Amino acid sequence: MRSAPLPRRRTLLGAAAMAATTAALPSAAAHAAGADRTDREHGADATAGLPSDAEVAEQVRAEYLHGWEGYKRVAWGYDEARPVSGGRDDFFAKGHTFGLSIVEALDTLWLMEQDEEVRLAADWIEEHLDPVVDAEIQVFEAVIRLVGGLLAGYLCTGRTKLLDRCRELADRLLPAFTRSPSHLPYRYVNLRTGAVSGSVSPLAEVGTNAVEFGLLSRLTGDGRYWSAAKRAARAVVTRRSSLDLLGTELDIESGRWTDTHAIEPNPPVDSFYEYLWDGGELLDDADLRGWYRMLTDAVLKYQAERRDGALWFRQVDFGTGKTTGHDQSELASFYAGLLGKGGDLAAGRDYYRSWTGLLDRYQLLPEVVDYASGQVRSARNDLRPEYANSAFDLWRLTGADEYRQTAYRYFQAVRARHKVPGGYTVAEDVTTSPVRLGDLMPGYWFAENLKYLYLMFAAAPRFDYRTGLLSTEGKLVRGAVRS
Ligand code: DMJ
Repeated sequence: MRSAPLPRRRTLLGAAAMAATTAALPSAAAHAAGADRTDREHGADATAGLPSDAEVAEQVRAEYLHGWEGYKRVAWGYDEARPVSGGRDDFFAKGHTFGLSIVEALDTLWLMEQDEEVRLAADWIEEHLDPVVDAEIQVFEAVIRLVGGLLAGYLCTGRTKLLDRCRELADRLLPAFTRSPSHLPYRYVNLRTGAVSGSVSPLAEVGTNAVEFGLLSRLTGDGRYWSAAKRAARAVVTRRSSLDLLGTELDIESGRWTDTHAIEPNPPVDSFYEYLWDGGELLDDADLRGWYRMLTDAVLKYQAERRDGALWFRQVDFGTGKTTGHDQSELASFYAGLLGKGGDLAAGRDYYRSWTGLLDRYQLLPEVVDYASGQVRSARNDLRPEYANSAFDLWRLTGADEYRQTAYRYFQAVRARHKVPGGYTVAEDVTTSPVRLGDLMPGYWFAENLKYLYLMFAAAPRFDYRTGLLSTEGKLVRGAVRS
């Protein structure tokens, strides 16, 4: 995955990325006490009660539009904005744009009832998004962001050209699957020539496609996408260890694991599990559901670990179950919601509290911690959405106010620290005061964080709260209510 380095050793990050913070992590219960001195320094009062739902929804929408206007000002038509310098970033390939932030924003703008912006975004996509560029594209990112974004855009607006464009793009991605002797997709494909490359691929990248490809097959009646995705998932599951654990990376050509590290729910394996559950749910597929259950039982049995009342997931050797590390990436915090959705609600709620404890300690989640030593291994914060994603999932499952309270605190902290005149930006180090900021507004910022928050407070008339389903990239793949 793009921003999560691949673990070639037993840790997730190299020594250069490690920060010096080593104090023990707070217990799960400690978060309630959170002194939040730094919060007050930054003007965010984390202990205050919530404003009314309508007020919070309006605050969230205003911040979303602040970022969106910032993007439009300096990077319209380009993938991502650099909100501090006023520059822009090509996400997929240097010199080529897919208007990534526009595709990422489309369904969020629609849910927020910003219809003029929706029209602008959909027009741009129809006129400019070129799915046939002569460049090597990362298949995983193209599927979850572009294919997913176009599908959601189509479901929300009913504009059939979005579905046509989606299909053209998916056709260009298919060689990554069909040219593979193992059915596990290659990492990269040249959209013009169909040449494939990247013969070693992490688990999340080979197996995060069932939702988008399954839905595309349903909408078009063309089964090729779904069968490619299902074959890839099956190819992984048949390679599980005798403990029902999975490794981290696979050789696409030989079909063999290149390592024996079970690192769930960390990247780069995270969303593989998510798509077994989401895919099973969306496509009503008993195999995906069964695989999810079997593999999750093994994760809970061999990797779950309680320390000072907090639940974490250790890294183990997939053949022996022997512990190999205690890193926990911020991206893994999505797993709290997934556990809840998959039927392990008590574990999901506990894991969420572990992350809330960490949030209360640092106000913003660092990218990687070692929960055993208390060391912050990467102090970055890439404006990631996973904690808010779990708050949303667990709130929908339980209705408990804990999730809206903590999600609002998260929102206040992000607004107080990551907001700049040009939008929102990543942070290089969240352990310094003030936080040291970077210069990038990632595409997923428009797809995820504020969408989850908005839906928790807005009683959004365009979202079916009973059946609604969001993909790993926060795309609305079921439950768009069109009048
Ligand atoms: C997003 O692109 C998706 O949520 C993906 O599944 C992994 N994480 C990034 C953002 O952190």
